[in-house]
Amino acid sequence: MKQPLHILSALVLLTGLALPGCDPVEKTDLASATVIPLPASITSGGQRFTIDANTRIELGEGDLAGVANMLADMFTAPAGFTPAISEGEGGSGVIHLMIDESMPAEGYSLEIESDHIHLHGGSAAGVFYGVQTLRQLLPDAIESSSGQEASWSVPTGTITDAPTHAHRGAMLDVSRHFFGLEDVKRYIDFIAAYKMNVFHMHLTDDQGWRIEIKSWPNLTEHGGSTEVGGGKGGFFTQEEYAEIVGYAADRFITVIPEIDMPGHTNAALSSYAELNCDNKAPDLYTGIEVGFSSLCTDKDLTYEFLDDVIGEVAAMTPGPYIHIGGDESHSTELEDYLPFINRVKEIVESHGKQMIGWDEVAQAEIGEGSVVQLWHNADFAKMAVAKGAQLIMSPANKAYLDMQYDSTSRIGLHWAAYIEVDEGYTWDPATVIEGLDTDAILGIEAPLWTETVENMEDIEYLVFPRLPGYAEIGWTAPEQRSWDTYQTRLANHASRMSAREIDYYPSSVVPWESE
Ligand code: TNX
Repeated sequence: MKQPLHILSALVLLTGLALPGCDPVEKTDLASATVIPLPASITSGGQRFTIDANTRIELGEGDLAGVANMLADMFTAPAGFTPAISEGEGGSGVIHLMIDESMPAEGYSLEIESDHIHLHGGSAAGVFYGVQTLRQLLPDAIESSSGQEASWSVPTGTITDAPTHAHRGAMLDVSRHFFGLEDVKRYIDFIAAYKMNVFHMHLTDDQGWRIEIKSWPNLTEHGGSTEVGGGKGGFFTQEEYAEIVGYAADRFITVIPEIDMPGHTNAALSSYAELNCDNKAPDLYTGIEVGFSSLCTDKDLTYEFLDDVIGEVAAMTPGPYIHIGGDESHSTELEDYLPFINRVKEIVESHGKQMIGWDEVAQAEIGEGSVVQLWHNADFAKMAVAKGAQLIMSPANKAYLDMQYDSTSRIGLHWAAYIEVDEGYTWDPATVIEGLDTDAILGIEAPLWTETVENMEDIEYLVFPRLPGYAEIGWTAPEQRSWDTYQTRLANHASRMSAREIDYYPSSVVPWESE
């Protein structure tokens, strides 16, 4: 919006606002705020609430210390003050946080008045999501890690909000290329900022075993020692994994660990010769082919091994799920594959967890309590639902973060599709498969496979700006989603992503505002 300065100044005077460095006319209207995912309802108040060193956070009903700390800490680096936290009923100059169990568990209401804020959630998670919304209402400078000049104010009004899907996730493949603790935490921060609640870790594959298993130490010692392209790889100790799980939990994110099997197991087979049918360990693998490896499905030792592995992983995973992969087992006969999956399901359940598998596992004896992740085969998805399983929707041609945007993308694959930012946004999990009983849909997940992804810069290039779109598909009701309004909101997030030093892909389908 280019207008002569004097008109803008006049508007500023009329509305009684003078906020240097930003566009006060637009931003005083809460309804025109560019929140992603789009909240269920927004009404504008027409004034502003300013947060400064005297602003306090007061806590009512519920255990909200963690959320309150995160809200306060949000200001420390960019604003140079940290609001004080105490118990209390709210009042002038106060941001009042409270749990109100009559609200949807993940829902919240954010009432911003000119002298106070009430943020109530159905649970601590709901309040946390309200904090993410508040963060997006603040100037972009809130995303900066260093001191910034800004008016830390937000427009008044009310937002009432709750998600449509229970499962809103993103996956990171740490096997094809290994990413360490700091990268993983940054990825979790991305997920959290857009109110996603699942972090799926693809921990093992042909190219690397990335999670310490104390009873089978060579898995990581040998099997974790390289990656695609022959780099040095790496792995998470159990203590580091616990740190990831805790970091995610603080942000109301459930970690789903995936141990892929019976295919995608070359790293394990290379680490222990006895896991192979011929007792010969293959070399480590650093290419990007799939479908050539298989655990030996008729050896008892295989199931002892899996009981140990799944037992250790289950013990350090507080979430309800263990993902057992099950995809692309091209080197396992179907007659071996099916009983294998049936047995693994029992092992997972014997350790108190529910099994998730990629869509191929629908052919086995799965049912109530199991979850199937659609990636390529609609018939398998329907089969899963007919058997009573629930579905996570990750159609490769819409939701795969490793797909290139177009033929010029510097990294990524395109076997499923090129996925431009609009293509990634304009689909609905409920209608992606015709004739599906949509009650069975748990939600959506966007996987990032990392054959071509070597570092954080690469991650950011593929994840942004597509991830916010997947978050909105998971959160916002389909009738409220439209590319027309979304593209403008996304364009508005450019400076926010920049303030966060996110190296996003400047897609030509997004109407970025030129300087
Ligand atoms: C297919 S999707 C795979 C992965 C690859 C991915 C690359 C799925 C369940 N299996 O092993 O990394 O394609 O896009």
